[in-house]
Amino acid sequence: MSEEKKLSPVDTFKLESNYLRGDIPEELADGTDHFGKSSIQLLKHYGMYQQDDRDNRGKVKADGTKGKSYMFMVRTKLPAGSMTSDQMMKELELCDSLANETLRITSRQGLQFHGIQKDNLPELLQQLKKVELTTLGACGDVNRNVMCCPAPIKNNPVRTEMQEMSFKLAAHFAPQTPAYREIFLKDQETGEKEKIATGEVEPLYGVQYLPRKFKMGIALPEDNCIDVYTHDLGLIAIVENDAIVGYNVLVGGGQGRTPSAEKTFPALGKKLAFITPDQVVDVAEAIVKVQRDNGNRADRKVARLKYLIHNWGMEKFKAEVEKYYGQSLPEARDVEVHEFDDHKGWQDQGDGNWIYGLNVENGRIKDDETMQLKTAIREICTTYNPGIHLTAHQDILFSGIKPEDKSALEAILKKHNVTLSEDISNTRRWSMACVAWPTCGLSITESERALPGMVDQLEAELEKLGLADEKFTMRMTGCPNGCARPYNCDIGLVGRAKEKYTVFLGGRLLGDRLSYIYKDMVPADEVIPELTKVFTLFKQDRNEGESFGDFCDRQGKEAIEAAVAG
Ligand code: SRM
Ligand code: SF4
Repeated sequence: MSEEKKLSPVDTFKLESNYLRGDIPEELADGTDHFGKSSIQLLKHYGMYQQDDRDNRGKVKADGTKGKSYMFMVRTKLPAGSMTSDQMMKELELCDSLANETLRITSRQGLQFHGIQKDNLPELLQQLKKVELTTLGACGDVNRNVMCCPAPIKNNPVRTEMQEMSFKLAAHFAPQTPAYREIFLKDQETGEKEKIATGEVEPLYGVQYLPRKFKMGIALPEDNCIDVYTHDLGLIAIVENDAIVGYNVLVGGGQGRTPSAEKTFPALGKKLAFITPDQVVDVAEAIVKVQRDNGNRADRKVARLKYLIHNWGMEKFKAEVEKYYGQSLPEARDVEVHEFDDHKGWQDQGDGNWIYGLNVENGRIKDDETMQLKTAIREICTTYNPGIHLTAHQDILFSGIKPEDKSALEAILKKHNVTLSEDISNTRRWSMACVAWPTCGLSITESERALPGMVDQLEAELEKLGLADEKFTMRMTGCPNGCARPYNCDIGLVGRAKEKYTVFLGGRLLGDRLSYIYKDMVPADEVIPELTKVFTLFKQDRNEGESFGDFCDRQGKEAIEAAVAG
């Protein structure tokens, strides 16, 4: 068997799992607090990650033993970040009763619980099902949450159509295995089990599912709020006379890299074709099938679509997609993204009502002594029953707010010490961090818990420099996997060792340019002093109107280093 044909252990687990069933039912009932190797991988397809509290590693547990304190992260999949107030209330209730009393809005418009005990997993999923929420396909080697601009602007049919397209794609690419229902959603009283269907269970994914995760997102040229170039499959809506005439299809975007493996790299999606709205689902299916049948199943480090395209070249890839689709596809239009709306603050909904976009620092919804965001969201949901829309910047939009309720909604936030989006600095507004320590098993160092302090420091430095009004994106991750998309923003801070970061510069808010490594292994307490030197240079040498990211790109690493040293 050639190297390429050997299956990775994860692919073997999937292949032998009877559509993701494996040993999960038996292990769920075995009385321990964790699952075995194969089940851990299969469970990801159900939106569940086995984790342990890394703050508690090595400490004595309640039962007197030492070892890992196992717990689970569970992710709800929400296409376009869209949910109802009732669904949010249920998530809030469950985070208190079964999780660690917080919810986490993700960088892909999803919502996560942390700290779930193994025995509580079925109860959690059954409760979510009651409000029509699912975690199936939120993780694993399938199409993940489909991203789309979440703003529900009612007099803008374009946004509505894009959001409907994201729901359609999410439904079309959802895993079909009945094992999720059979294992976790069976009727607890009767103990009845749904039978595994006979015939073709997964017509699209097959027995082995995809070689790796797959991500789709839809954006507008004037609003790239979902970072369209970072997706395996990105769609940019082309609008003429207020109607979508089609989409530019981008393929092969992705962020993850492993510094020790040169074969890995972040990549921006490249133009494949222009397609009309009625072609979207079938062309997407052809692209997914090409990846399914040709993606690397031996080495998961290079199994994403971006590597297949890198190895084949775009011409061969396009020819293969056309073969699967059954006809040739026209060239993509000459359209790029040119704006980014974070939808924060008040926005006219277009039907007489309003949307409020609330900044949620790093997506964490919680109550503590300084701020009671969870309580505030509960009160807003029960008082106004707004539509809820999560953004790709880990924030929340409340829609359908009547004009006469605007100041009362603000009063609820203020009463619970939640800072209004209008009152935060640009630095904080445009920053985000991945979860990292203590739950993420892959984190090398802090991110969500480290970024706020760095933002405090940078805010003070920029104030002194008179640069407080600058608009730039700063994103941090606790390892190079790139979950907060740090490789195409103005400032990327990527965990490299304990309390040490790689500083990336030269990307920008639009997300259409990759950044370069400015400095590696920078100790946490030197990150802001290093950045302050570059901002000082920026103030001195920038062109009129030039953004920080554009300046860093124009100058380049060597010139900045020399100027800063001199
Ligand atoms: Fe991610 C793995 C969290 C968006 C690239 N990501 C993980 C895991 C599950 C760790 C693990 O495998 O054990 C993290 C769980 C942490 C925790 O405790 O909650 C995790 N990723 C997240 C979230 C929650 C970050 C956040 O703070 O918001 C995001 C959940 C999104 C969602 O709702 O689906 C999240 N992850 C992303 C993104 C951004 C995006 O998709 O727009 C990326 C970069 C884009 C991409 O995929 O290339 C991303 N996550 C990764 C990777 C690297 C993949 C690669 O191709 O190299 C891993 C590791 C892996 O897959 O092996 C990873
Ligand atoms: Fe974990 Fe790394 Fe993703 Fe951060 S970037 S959540 S540390 S995998």
